Amino acid sequence: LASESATRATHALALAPVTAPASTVDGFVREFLQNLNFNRGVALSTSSATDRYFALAYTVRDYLMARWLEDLRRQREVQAKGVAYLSAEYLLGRQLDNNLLASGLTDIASEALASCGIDLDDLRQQEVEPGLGNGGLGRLAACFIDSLATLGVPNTGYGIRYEYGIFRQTFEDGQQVEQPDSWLAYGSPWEFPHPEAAQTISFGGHTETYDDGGVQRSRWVPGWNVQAVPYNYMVPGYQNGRVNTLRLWSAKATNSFDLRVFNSGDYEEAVRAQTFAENISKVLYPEDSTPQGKELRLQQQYFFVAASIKDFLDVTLPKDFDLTKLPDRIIFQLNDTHPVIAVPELMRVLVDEKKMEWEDAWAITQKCFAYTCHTLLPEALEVWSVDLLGHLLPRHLEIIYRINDDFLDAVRERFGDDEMRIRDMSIIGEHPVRSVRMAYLATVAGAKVNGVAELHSQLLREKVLPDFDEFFPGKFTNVTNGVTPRRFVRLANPELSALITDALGSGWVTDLERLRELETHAEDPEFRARFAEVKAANKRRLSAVLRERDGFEVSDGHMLDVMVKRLHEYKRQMLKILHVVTQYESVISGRVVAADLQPRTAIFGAKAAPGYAMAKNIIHLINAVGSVVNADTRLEGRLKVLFPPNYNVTLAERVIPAADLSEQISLAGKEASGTGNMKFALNGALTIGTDDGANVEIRELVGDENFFLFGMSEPEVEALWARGYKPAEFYQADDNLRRALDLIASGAFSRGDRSTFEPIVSNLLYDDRFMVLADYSSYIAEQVKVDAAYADQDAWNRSAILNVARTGFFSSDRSMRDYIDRIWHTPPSF
Ligand code: F58
Repeated sequence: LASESATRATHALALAPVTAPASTVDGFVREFLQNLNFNRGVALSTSSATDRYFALAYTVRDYLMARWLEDLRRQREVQAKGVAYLSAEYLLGRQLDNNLLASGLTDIASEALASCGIDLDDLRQQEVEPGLGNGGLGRLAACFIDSLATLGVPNTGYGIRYEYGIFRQTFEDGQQVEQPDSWLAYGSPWEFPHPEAAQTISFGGHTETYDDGGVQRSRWVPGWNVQAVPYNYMVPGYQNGRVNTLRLWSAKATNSFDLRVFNSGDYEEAVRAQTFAENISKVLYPEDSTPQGKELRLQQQYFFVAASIKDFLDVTLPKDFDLTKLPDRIIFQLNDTHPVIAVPELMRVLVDEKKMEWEDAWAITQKCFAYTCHTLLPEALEVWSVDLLGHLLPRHLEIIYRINDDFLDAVRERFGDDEMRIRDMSIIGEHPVRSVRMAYLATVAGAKVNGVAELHSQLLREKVLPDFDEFFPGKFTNVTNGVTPRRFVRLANPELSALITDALGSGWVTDLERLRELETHAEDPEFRARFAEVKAANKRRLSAVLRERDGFEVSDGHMLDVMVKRLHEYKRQMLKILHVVTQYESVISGRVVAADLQPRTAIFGAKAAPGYAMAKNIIHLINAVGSVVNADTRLEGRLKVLFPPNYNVTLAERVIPAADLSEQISLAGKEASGTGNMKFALNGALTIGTDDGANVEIRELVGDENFFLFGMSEPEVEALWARGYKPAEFYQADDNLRRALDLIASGAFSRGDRSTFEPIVSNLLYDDRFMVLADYSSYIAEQVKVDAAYADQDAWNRSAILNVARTGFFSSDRSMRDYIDRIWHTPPSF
C-alpha cells in the first residue's frame, strides 16, 4: 500500500507543471548555490570563476525552463504552421547577458551574486562566445531567431554544432595567424544534448531500380552512415515568457560502423573511421565569399538538412500526418544556398520513402521552401560538380536531373527552343565542368526568392536572375535586413538605452519605430549634452577594454572612425587605409601642419579567409601603416590607427556604441545589404558610405544632411566598366593618390622593403576590380566634410541623435514581420 501511494505521488509530481524558482534575490541565491554544489560539485569558497559562471548559467536556464517546456507543449498541441530556419551558420555571441535580459533577471542576479561576494561582470567575461558563423549571414540568422522568439512566432532554427567555430585571429609581425577556436574546451552550459534522439544520415553508395508490386521505383543504397546528434539551445523572447529552440547537429560515428571494423580486428581502422565520420561537424569553413567546393562541406550541408527534415517529419509531426498538408504546417527558409540540398532530400523522402507520385511530391516541395540570397558576387554563387555530388549523393543527383528536365521543358514551352536561354537557365551548368548551380535549384524550387535590401533585390532580379524573374512572375521579393535591438542597443549600449527610456518610457525595445519620438529631443540642447556624455562614456569603456585586451590606448578627444567587417576587397578597407596614408603623407611632407588635423583614430576589425592572399596582404598593410603612423611624433598624436585582432560579436558590442563615424564604403553593387551599418546608425554614429546595399535605405531615412555619401552609383560603375576602366589614369590624375600609393610602394611602411606591398600596389594600378582608385578622390573630399562637421560638436550630436531616431526600421522584428507577410504566411501564434 505504501509503495502504491508513493507511485501515485510520483505521478502527481510528474504531471504538475514545471515551475520556475522564485524570482527574488533569495530565491536566486538558493538556486545558484544549488547549482554550484550539485551540478559543479564545488563549494562557494573553493569555486573557480568557471564554476561560478556555469552555476550562474544553469540558474538562468532553470528560470527559463518552465517556459521552454510549456512552449514545446503548446506547439505540439496547436500544430500551427511554423518556420524552420535552415542555416549553416549562427553567429550567436555570448549568451549569458542576453538570457538574463530576456528573463528579466539581470538586477536580481547582480544583487544575488553581490550578496555572495561575486561581481556579475567578472562572470560575464568567462563566457567564450560561440562563433559558429563567418559574418553577416550568420549574425543575421542569430538576430532573426531572437526576433521570432520575441514576436512569439514558433520557430526552430536548425544548424550545425561545429566543434571549432570561426578561427581566433592573432597578429605576428602585423600578419594574420589563425588559431583553432576551441569554444567547447570547458563545455557549454547552454546546450542540451540528446544522443538518444540521434538520426542516421547516409552518404555514398549507388542507386538501383526495383519492382514495387508492378511499379518500377528507384531507391538509394547508401555506402555509409553517420549519426546526427541534436543539441538544443534555448532562444528566449524578450521578457515575454516565450522560448523557442535552436537545434544544432553534431556528427557521431555509428556503432555498427566501428563495430564491424573492430570485429575484424583492425583497431586502427575503427578509430580512423570514427574520426572520418566525426569530422563532419568538426570545423566551420572560414571562407565568407568564395565557396570552396570541398567534399566535406557538401557533407556538412547534407548532414544538417537531412537530419532537420527527418526531425521535422518523424519527430515534430504527429504519426498519422497527411503529408499532402505539409505546406500548411511548415516553411523551410533556406539561408543562402548552403541548405539547398534539402530540396532533393525532401523529394527523395516523399517519392522513394513515402511512395508519393513525383508530380504530387514536387507540388508540395515547391510550397515548403523559400530562398534568401545574400550576395551579388558571381564567385560566391555556390556550384557543386556533378562528379562530387553524384559520388556523395547519387540519388539526389538523379532527382536534380529530373527537376531540371521538367523545368527546362517548361522553359521551352514558354520561350521556344532558344538554346542559349536554355543553357543560361539550366540548373546544370556545363562550363568549366558540369555542375549543379545551387542558386538556380533554390530559385526553381522556392515559393519565394528574396534579396536582403531594396537595391540588392532589384539587382538580383535585373542582373543575376533576370530570366528566372521573367519566367516566375511574382516569385521575387525583398526583405530588408535588420538587427536585434536587444543585443545591439539594449545590451551593448546600456547608457543610451537609459537615456532613451528616460525620454520615451519603456517599450521601444520591442517597438523600435518609437525611436522617432527622439526627433524632437534632438532639438533640446540639454538632451544633446546628455547624449554627448553617453558617447563619451562609451568611448571610455571601449578604451578600458582595448587597454586590457590589447594594450592599446585610445586618445581623448579623438573622433572614432570605425571599419569593422570581414576583410574583402569589395568592402574596400584599402580605401580607408589610403585615407590614413594620405593624411599622414600630407603632414610629413609639410603641406599640412599637424595642428590643423582633426584628431582621429581609425579603428579596424577584420578577419581574412585563411586562403585569401590579397586580403591578408591588406591586413598586413593596415598593421604596418598603424605602427609607423602611431609612432611618428610629427603627427603630434592627432592621427592613430588601431587594429585589435580577433574582431567578434563580443568586441562589436563594445566598439559600435563608441563609434562616431561608421565606414560603409563598398563598391556600389557589391554589398548585398550590410548589417553593421544598421548597428552603427542605431547607436548614433554617422555613416560615410556609398550608394550600396542597405546604405541606400539608411540615407533615405536619416536624410542626406545626416549622411556622408560619396562614390559612384551602381549605374556609374557599370558605365565606367563599359568605357574601359584604367586605374592608372586615376593615379596619374590625382596628386594625393599618387603620393599615397608612392609612399606605400617606397617601403615607408615596410622598413624600406619595396617588395612587401608591391602586390597590393600593382593590383590597384593594373587591375583594381573594385575600383578603389576611381572612388578615391570623392572619398577623400567627403572625409574633409566629415572633419569639418565634427568640428561643430553640437551639430554633430544633433545629426547623431537623428540617426538613432530615424533608423528604428532596421529592427529585425520588422524584418521578421516582412518575412511573415511576404513569404511565410504563418498565422499569429498562441
Ligand atoms: C552577407 N553575406 C552579405 N555570406 O555580404 C551582407 O551584405 C549581408 O548583410 C549579410 O550577408 C546578411 O544578409 C555573408 O555573410 C557569407 O558569410 C557566406 C558564408 C559561407 C560561404 C559563402 C558566403
